[in-house]
Amino acid sequence: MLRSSWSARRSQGDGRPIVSSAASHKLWFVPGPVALCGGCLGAALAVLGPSVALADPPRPYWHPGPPWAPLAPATPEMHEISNLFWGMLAISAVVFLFVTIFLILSVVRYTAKPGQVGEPKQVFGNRAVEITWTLIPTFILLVAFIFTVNAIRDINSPKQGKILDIYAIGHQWWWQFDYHSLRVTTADELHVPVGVPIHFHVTSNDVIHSFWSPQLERQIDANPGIDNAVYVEYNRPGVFSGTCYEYCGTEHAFMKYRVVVQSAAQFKAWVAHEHRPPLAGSYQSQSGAKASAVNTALIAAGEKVFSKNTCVDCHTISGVSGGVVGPNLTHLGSRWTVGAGAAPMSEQVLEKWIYDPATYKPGIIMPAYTFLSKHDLHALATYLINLK
Ligand code: HEC
Ligand SMILES: [Cu+2]
Repeated sequence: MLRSSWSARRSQGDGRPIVSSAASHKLWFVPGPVALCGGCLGAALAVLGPSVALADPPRPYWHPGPPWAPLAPATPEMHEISNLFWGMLAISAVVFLFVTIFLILSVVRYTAKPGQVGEPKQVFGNRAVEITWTLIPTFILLVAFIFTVNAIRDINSPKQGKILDIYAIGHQWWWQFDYHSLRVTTADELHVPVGVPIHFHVTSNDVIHSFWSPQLERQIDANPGIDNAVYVEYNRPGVFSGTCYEYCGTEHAFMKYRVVVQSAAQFKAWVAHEHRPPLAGSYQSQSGAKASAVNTALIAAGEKVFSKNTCVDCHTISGVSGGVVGPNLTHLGSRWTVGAGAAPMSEQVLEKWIYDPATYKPGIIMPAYTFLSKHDLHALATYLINLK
């Protein structure tokens, strides 16, 4: 019950699993017929529930993209892959039609007629037929092979020109993105410029993961110690989804990332933003009417709580700590989700996350901080959300 289904988690709204209530245990004490009706209703809900939940609009903090995402390509590379799919589907359709028509024709033509007795004429080893039905499939497969190899060559060839190298590193259960040449490290949210050839270096920190954004680039495994390449060039801005598609542990489903494809100017601004010290954005936005002494004091208190606890061993906040076990939190507040798509970014979520991250992602490496006082938790969350 605790983690019965994706839909149950969705219905909670903020990604927290629904914890079974006392009411469900009381069912045993109510009279038989009522329990039976309740049971039927429950069964109906269990069947209808997921479809009702699926009818919900997408969770605001997560853009899953259209369900047919791989067939809604947004890069030349994905166009080529989906074209290949449609081409193969067309060839298969022709073969299917051809075979079906001949099947029906022969069933009609060669079924025993009334009054027909004995075996029909037996035919063995018709050379012309054997050669024809060897040559036709060979030709079809050859055509498919040529198209496929051609697509593989196009997609897997390193790009020319000034290339941006991005290191995508899978962790249980989040993505680290390093832009060494730009001195930027971030997590779960990838920013990329339009019109610049990109070389992704995909690898893993622990188990085998896989890197895939269905509308943007091919799937590739993230193996520890191996540098797998994905070449891509984006040609239209937008926000797209990405995910791990190779089962890598209990929270595999929440190992999502977001790809923000931006114009060159916007990307430059984002890089500049990433270079700013942790609280620069928040102090800026608080300047003027919004700046309040209370908030500033709370943020300072939160920073102290962060520095005094083991958070520093696992997380980097530029100028504060240098841990690399968990995501870089330097500009956490500017990201849209907490825990690789597990919940929307908000102060309340951060408070609950720090109190016990396993309520969002059971099995997670990050420990619970149930011993922190309410005030400390609040200060810490205020500090973190202000890391803009
Ligand atoms: C043992 C290492 C470890 C410690 C200690 C730790 N964390 Fe984490 N933390 C992680 C890992 C790993 C993740 C990523 C989990 C995931 O998304 O699956 C994470 C995720 C987070 C996130 C979400 C980040 C994001 O990009 O979505 C926040 C916020 C966070 N931790 C804050 C804290 C704070 C505050 C403390 C101290 C009170 C702390 N962590 C202590 C390992 C740790
Ligand atoms: Cu995975």
